[in-house]
Amino acid sequence: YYAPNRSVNVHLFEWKWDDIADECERFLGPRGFGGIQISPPNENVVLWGYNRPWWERYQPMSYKLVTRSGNEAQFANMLRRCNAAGVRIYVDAVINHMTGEPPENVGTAGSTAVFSEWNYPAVPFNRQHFNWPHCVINGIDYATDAWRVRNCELVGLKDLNQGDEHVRNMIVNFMNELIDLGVAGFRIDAAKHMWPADLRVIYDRLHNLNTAHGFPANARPYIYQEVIDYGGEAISRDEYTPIGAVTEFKVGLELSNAFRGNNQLRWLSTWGPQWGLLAHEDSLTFIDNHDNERGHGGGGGILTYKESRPYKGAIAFLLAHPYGEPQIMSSFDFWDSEVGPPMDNNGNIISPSINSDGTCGNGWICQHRWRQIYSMVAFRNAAGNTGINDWWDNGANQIAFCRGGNGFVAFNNDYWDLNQNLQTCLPAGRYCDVISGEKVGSSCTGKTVTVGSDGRAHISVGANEFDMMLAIHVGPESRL
Ligand code: ARE
Ligand code: CA
Repeated sequence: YYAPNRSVNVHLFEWKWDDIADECERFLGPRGFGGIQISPPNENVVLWGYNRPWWERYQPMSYKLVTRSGNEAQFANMLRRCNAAGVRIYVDAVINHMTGEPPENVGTAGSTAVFSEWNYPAVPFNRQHFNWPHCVINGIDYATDAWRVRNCELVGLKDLNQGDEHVRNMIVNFMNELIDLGVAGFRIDAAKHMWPADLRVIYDRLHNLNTAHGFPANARPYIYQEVIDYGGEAISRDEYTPIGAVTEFKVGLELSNAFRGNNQLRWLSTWGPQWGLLAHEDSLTFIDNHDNERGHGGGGGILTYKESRPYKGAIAFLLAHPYGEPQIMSSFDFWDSEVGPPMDNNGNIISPSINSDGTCGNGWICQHRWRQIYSMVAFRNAAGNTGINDWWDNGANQIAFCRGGNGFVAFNNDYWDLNQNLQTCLPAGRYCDVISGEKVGSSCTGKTVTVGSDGRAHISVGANEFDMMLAIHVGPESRL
């Protein structure tokens, strides 16, 4: 349920609701972004002992809408403003578990719990609402024991029993409150750790999306389930596709591999299910997420903002190719894997500042404001529902393809220049390469590509250029 001509989701990791509302109006809306994945909006335990790590938000104390990102009024205001700007909000829903047994016991809304008694009075939950007998998942269980992965604790987090009617009601009430406030869907955190049959019951009880926020009548929430499945697991991603979309972790792995130069780009001519990926309509695709960009969640080997050239290449391919429902990461800068977002001495998150060139400051990376990335969002919107045609490659790491007659993209990951006369499939005319520059008035600050009446053009991407790709399309951002 993206608004028309929008197609890309961005994870604004640890952003505050007020800042997201501003970003919808001043950037994401005008730039054609489709949606935002937000950090968990419900109360979490406050962990001063770890200097407020980002991961405290994955330890729920209650379903009250009060976190470091803001309170319920701010949350509701964000939804009004973002939906009005044409940008949808997707909530990271942590419903598999509550907290572990942290040394501290106050939540972001001031709630307390008795961890050793499985007692969370602010929900309320008590012992009878969790899975018994008590057990903790071991690494080996992922390969061998589906029951333990679902009924034991993930890293010691108190494991809710989604088969219990009261638990279902509390979760459904929480999610329905969010839907009524205007959200468009959910990322289901740790979906692998819950039984698909229980999740189906929960999803079936969710309200339709709120028509007052611009959704059509009878629209169901879009659900994408976090199931890490690189193969060799006791639990398959395929168990979850009948009830929703699934995060396709192989996408980031394979594209990181290719754009690092460890696999030739020409093989990407068959990108999609032939690579062992989920069916298109089931697949939520991304390069990095908040876990694997910092080595959590079995991460490692994934391109991140820290290797910006190949990272931008991989994201450009992700967005240029029609396969899957893409999401990009928008990070804060980090130097160790536990550190939380930029904050003051009281633990308040410091807002991103916006530099004169449109990039972010105050410790925020804001990949979504990198020209090479937001330009490819516009490319994807212009490409619409066209397929791939006129694939070209040099037998190695230079590739190019068209999206119908709407867009053309070329990549050069070889150590020598790409200089070719190629079919662009675009109407004759002059186009601004939206990677090396952008259109300002009627001129282009980057390369200009002249397409002849036969659709062909001279394409050049030098091996030593700042970026490894070139993109032109029929949208107003590129057409001169
Ligand atoms: C923190 C501490 C722990 C402590 C725990 C309880 O780090 O040391 O024991 O608190 O006190 C995030 C962090 C965790 C953090 C947790 C709670 O990453 O470090 O624990 O928040 O604060 C598996 C799951 C997958 C999960 C990853 C991390 O299957 O669902 O592990 N990802 C989601 C989120 C995370 C979040 C949680 C779940 C919990 O995206 O950000 O954790 O809400 C193989 C398997 C995978 C497995 C992976 C790693 O690849 O196939 O399924 O992922 O190994 O074990
Ligand atoms: Ca579980």
